[in-house]
Amino acid sequence: MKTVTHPRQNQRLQRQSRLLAGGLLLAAASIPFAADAQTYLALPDKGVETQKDVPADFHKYFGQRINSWRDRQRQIAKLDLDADMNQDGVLSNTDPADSGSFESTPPGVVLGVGELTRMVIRLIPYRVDFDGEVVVTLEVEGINRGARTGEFETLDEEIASMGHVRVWRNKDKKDLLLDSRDPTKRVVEFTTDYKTYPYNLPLAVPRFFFVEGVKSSPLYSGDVRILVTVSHRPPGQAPYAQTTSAKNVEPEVQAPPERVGIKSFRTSFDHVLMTVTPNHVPKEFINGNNEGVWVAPPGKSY
Ligand SMILES: [Ca+2]
Repeated sequence: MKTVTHPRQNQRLQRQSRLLAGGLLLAAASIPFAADAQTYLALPDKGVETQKDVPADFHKYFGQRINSWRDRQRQIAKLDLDADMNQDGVLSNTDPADSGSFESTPPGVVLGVGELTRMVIRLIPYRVDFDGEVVVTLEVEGINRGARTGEFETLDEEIASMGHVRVWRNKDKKDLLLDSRDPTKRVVEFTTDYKTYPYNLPLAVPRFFFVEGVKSSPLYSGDVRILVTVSHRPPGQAPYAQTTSAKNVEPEVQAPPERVGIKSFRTSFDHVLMTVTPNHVPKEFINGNNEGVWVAPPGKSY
C-alpha cells in the first residue's frame, strides 16, 4: 500500500525526530543506560522488570497464586482498569493499543506535570451467593525498578523515589481520592454489602476517576502504579486500609472457606503503570478529545 504523508504530519514527524535526537543527547549525558528509543520523549530509564509489573499474586495482602487469580469461577467479579494507553483520546476495551500488556510495561501512561487523564473501572459482578461485603480498593504505589521485587525499604524512600500523582473523582479536582505522597491517602475503599450487591455498585464504586501528574518521575519510567482490586470480605474482617498503613507489616490472609464455614472468593486485580514527565506529550486525538479523557496542564493545550 502506498503511504502518503500529509505536510502537517511531516512537520510533526520532523518535530518528533528533533525531540528524539534531543532526548537521546540528554539521555546520553545524564543516564548511564540506553534510553527508551521507542518514544520521542526523553523518558527515564525503564530499570529492571519487577514482580510488581503484573498485578498478580505478589500483592502482600492477598498472597495468591497467578492461576487462582485467573480462576474466574472463584472470583466475585471481573475487574478491568483501563486507560488511554495510546493517547488517542479514546478509552477502548477492544483496541489492542489500549490493552493490558501496555498497562503492565513501562512507561505505561505518560502524564505531564499538571495534566490529568481519565481511567475507567470496568466491574462485572459474577456472584451473588455470599455473606459479607464486596470491597473495591483503589491504591497508588511506587515500584522500585532498581530491584526485582519492586519494593522499597521504607515508605519515605518510596515517596522520595517515585513520581507524584493525585487521583480525583472528577476533573474539577474537588474530591481527592488518592495522593501518592500522603501516607494516609495511598489507598481508598468502596464497600457494598451482599444485600444490595450488585445493584448499587455504580453508586458505591466510581465508574471512572482522573489521575493528575504532580511531580515528575525522578529515576525510572513506569515507577507509579494505580492498582484496583475487588475482593470479598467475610463478616468481621478488618478493612484493608487498616492493614497497609505501615510498610513491612504482614497483613492477615483470608482463611480458607471450609474453616470459617462461609463462602469465600478470590480477589480480582488490575493495574496501570504510569510515568510522570515534566511536560505533557502532544497528542493526536481521533475524536478531538470530546470524551474529555485528557485535560492539559493549566494554560496549556494539545
Ligand atoms: Ca486509546
